[in-house]
Amino acid sequence: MSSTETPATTDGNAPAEPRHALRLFVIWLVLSVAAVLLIWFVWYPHMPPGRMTESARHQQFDIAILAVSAAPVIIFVLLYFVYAIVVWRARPGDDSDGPPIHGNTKIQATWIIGTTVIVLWLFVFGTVELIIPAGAGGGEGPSPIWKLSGNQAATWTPGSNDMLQVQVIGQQWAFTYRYPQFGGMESTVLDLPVDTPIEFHVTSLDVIHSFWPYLLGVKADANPAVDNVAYTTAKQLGGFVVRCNELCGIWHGAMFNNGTVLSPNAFQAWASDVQAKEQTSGTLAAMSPYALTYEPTVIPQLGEAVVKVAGITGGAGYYYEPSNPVTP
Ligand SMILES: [Cu+2]
Repeated sequence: MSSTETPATTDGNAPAEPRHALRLFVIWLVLSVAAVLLIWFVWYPHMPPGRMTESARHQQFDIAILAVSAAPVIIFVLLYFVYAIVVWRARPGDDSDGPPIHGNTKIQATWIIGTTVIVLWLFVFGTVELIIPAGAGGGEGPSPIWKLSGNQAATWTPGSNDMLQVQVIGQQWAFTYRYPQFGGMESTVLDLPVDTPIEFHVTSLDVIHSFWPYLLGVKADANPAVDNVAYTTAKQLGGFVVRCNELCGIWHGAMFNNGTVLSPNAFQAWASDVQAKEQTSGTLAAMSPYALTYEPTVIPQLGEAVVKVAGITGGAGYYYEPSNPVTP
């Protein structure tokens, strides 16, 4: 502070220091409150992935909470940046250093307490939000640590608290869905009942795929020979798209199909109807029995024993009728 502008700087700085902090705090508080209100009341209802299922609602809530937590931090950084440029900018001809701030106990204590609170808050909030919705819609492997509450039953009826089991089978390049509580029938659409605990069993017949009905807030890897369990509960009726979210070959981008959340009675009618049709047509008898994983189609070609059922090689061998059948 020994330049030609010393008198001006001293005049401006000495009484002004505490006012800087207060000014910054007031501006920060006003901007932060405005940002938090905007995020919560305007942005939050439109954030992905929407509110179609319990897991989607939790994810939307998590994103809103993270945005609300981050906004005051971002606003402080930007505000301090702009304030420093405007107010503390070096005037032409002033080559002196600013006053040293190391050793300032208040700033150090504020920094340590502030960062500690933010990190601990994110840790606790993230952990709770992972456990409460039983895995937050992600695949938890074959034996989930966190289970959704619901009865395990061999059949499913509307209005009960029975878990609906749906097996998701990925293969190049389509998803199919098997319903073990409806005779193991298989569908190319993923229909689900509303307000019902759903247990997805995700697997693959060939390479690694990823089951991603993003409006349901569910994403689970589909690995061959692995039974990957994910939970959700649909809360709104309507249609959704299922996409593959793991680069799985040349037609990966075309690997998607659709599903619908129906009323429990409409779902039961649909599922029973598909089951009856597949029973009549012989499809159920021709398919491999329901299992948590199936052998990939390459196995028979490696010389493994296969079982032939009604013209389709099934059992532990082919699961799908090969386009170019191999005679065992
Ligand atoms: Cu895929």
